[in-house]
Amino acid sequence: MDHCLAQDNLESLQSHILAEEQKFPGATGEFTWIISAISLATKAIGNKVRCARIQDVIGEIGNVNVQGEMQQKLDIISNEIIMHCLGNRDNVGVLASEENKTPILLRRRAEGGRYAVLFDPLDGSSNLDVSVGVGTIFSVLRLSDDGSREEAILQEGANQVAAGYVLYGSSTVLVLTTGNGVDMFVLDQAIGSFVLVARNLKIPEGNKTYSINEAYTTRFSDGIRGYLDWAHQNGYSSRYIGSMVADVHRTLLKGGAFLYPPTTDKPDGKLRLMYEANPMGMIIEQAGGAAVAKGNRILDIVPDGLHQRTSVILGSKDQVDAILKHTT
Ligand code: P6P
Repeated sequence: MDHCLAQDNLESLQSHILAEEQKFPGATGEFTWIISAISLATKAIGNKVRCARIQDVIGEIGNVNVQGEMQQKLDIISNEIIMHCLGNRDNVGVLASEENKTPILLRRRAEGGRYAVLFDPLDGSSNLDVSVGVGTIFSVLRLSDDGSREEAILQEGANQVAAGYVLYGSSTVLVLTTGNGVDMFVLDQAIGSFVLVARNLKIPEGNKTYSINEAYTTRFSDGIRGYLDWAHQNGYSSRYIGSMVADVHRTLLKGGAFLYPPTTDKPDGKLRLMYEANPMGMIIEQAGGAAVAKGNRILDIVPDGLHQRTSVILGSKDQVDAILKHTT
């Protein structure tokens, strides 16, 4: 089987992270350990996603999760895969998942648990039965002390040491930032590795595209409605998949803006701060864009709960500014 790559400068996720680490003399290599666990877990999840209908793991299990949403069979399977892969890493102290009410304390800091990994194991999973792209979103925080597991991870998004997502779409794409730009990898199934396909991604400006669920227009603020009216009169196009990872990935690569604003029935928005808005916000900012909630920088929000929700407006700076002109 020919593998997908023609390039002769094959660089894997592993070698890329190790090369990045060389730039930091104090680096201990423990970071690679976490990213390799995420790589392994998301390869396994991607395989499950692609075989879901064959293996009859499509659909709901009949439970409602801590978010009040019907759990999909693959939500549970994906969660268990990530918990297993990351739980084996001896420098991971706390794991926090959209699917678990409370964080899981694996090791105290004094026992080597220096990092917390927060994740949405399979965002957009309600789209699985129609084969729409879904994804895993992850955020890595350093644990400062041996406080309680929840307090230890309730840090602003600006503290993240890494963030990323894996999109299980027409290809399996991993997008990662460790605070020095955004790199993109594609899973080459033939060699079983994420291979580097783009370094230091920058979000394009000038793309007059917005991504929002316009079915909620009557529930938006006057400002958001005013922006939409303005956009309709100024040649904008609309793209909305309804799967955050897919919508954000398109926004990252093509530009434009993704919005999940407050509505009358969800005044704090729908998306979760700690493991959706913060990691996506870090990626977009590292790519030169902006990510705001009610006019404030998302990464500056001081969290008061693991599962707290936030509104999200993110994208290229010019497009976010065009929205803020109508909403602040
Ligand atoms: P709506 C998927 O359920 C999700 O959490 C995100 O992936 C997505 O951006 C959003 O909800 C879609 O929500 O209300 O437009 O269906």
